[in-house]
Amino acid sequence: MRSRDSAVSLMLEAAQKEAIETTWDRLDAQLPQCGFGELGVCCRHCMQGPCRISPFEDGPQRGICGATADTMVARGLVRAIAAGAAAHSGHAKHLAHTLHKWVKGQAPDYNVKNEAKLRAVAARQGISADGLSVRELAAKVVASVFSQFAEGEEPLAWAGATVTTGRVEALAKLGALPVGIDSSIAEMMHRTHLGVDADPVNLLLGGISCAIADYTGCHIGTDLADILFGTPVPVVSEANMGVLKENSVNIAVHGHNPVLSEVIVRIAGEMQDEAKAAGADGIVLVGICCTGNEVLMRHGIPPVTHGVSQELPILTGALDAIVVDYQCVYPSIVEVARCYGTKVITTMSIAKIQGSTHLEFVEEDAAGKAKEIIGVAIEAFKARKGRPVNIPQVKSKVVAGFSVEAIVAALAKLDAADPLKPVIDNIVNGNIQGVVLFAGCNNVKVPQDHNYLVMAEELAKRDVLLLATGCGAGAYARQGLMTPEATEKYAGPGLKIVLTAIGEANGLGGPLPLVLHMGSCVDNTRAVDLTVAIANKLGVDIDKLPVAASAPEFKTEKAVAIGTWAVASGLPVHLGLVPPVLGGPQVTSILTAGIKDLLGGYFIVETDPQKAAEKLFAAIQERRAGLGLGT
Ligand code: XCC
Repeated sequence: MRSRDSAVSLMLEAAQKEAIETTWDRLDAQLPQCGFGELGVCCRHCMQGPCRISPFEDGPQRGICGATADTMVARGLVRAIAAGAAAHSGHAKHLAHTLHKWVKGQAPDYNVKNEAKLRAVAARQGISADGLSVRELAAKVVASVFSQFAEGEEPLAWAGATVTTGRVEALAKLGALPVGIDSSIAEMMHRTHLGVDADPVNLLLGGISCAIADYTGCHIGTDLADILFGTPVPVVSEANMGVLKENSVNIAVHGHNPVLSEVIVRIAGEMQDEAKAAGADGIVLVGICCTGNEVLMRHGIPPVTHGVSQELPILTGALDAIVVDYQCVYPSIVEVARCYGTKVITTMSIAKIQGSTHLEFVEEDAAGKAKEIIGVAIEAFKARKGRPVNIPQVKSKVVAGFSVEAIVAALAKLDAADPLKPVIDNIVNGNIQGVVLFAGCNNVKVPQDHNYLVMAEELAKRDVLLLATGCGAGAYARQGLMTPEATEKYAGPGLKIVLTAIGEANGLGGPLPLVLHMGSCVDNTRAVDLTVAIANKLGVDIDKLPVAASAPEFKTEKAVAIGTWAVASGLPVHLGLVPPVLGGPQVTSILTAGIKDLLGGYFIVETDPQKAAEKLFAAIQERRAGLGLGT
């Protein structure tokens, strides 16, 4: 089985019939994958290499420079964290530049859509708003953001202001508080260069510090997106390929940063008549990956697919354009698109793909660029009109938009004076046993969505409250688990009582969805905010809470960075694939055990989703017992 998504399965059959190569075919062509690489014991950091360390005693035990297996594994891992941090913080920096351009009057198509969030963020960061206009306050917030990238003398203020004081102290004790995002990434590159840091333990501490830099970038990304585009509120939509319409101009937005897609959403609304003049019923916008999550959360734009299956909506023959920004965009989409007349439009100077159409996006003329892009899609529709399409009639309802602000507002209907109290009370009385955040990607090595589905069902029936972000949220959206119906079907009795009470208090006439969609990958920080609020309310640190995270189908270096900061924040973190660390026994033991004594969080590696759910539930029970709570 390649995917649990029936639309994906149908399109894979079509691919086979038409001899179109997909991600899965390319995995097959790679097999068997390099065993040294899988264990993390190959090193290409200098030109004397590549060096490999034998997992058996009869082969080389050191690289040419003398690096041990643990050193190699640690260096590889922390470089992955640095790459992830660079991606997330690049996304954040981009949003900061957009807001900065708006401050200077150079981005006429943008605005501070959520002044309350701007004020809340400023207050949190200790920025006085006294007597300032919105523009002046935004300027101060932007300056504070930029200060986080450079190398300062103090630990990153945006991290310090958003976690518990206990966390700051625990990280400070380890010397794992970064003083600048860019400087932290650069330092990891320095330390992993030939002949610098060879101590695996010290490297891992550096990796944790860099992961906190990643967290800071993610948090800034979420904060600025909310300020510019609004904080999500619950929204009902649909997910999967059945949302495409034969006689419409179908445009997918793909990547991560909402800077472009937000404007596309608005301009698409204004260009419906042009699409009709071209003989279409209108324009249908859909999302892929985290750009898809961003526009689903804020506008209800339906996600069409995620991650490993991103080539497949093209095979419907109905997709007129894929507009990409950056991250997680497979260059292979250009090859598939060539066969179907789909236009792949790249928009960022740092993310081009040969064979695509590049229309460089600039904030100074955002609406103009969006018009040009949609115009290309309309032309592609005209060329396609009349050709047969093959749209799988598969789609699910999805309720998304659960920002922390939205969750707190929903809870306030139960207790206006103390909105978190109902959650705390129900954790204490056991209706909610704990909380698990599902984050991360799909990975072609796992049947798509399988681990997510098995784990959600197992945990929900044990009364665990489920949150999701990224392509994990995408999996639950496409598979119908972000619906009240899924709550009725899968939630245990206690969880059902709570989700129903909140749903009814909010006039939904039924429960909240089984899995709450908290947004894109940078929005994992929303889950941290919620956890921190609960921890502060209970007066304990995060490492005592019955809260855990899981990345059951993770893929990217960004996911490695997020997993590491989730551990550093004190959470047990499940990984559904074995990361390339097993070649380093000391590193493996620190990540899965030793780190628990230092930070409270630790990695649980378990490839069987059933067992993984059991292990996470056991971790939750251990924490409940620690708090003196019953099961
Ligand atoms: Fe999906 Fe965010 Fe992973 Fe990329 S990294 S595959 S979750 S789109 Ni975030």
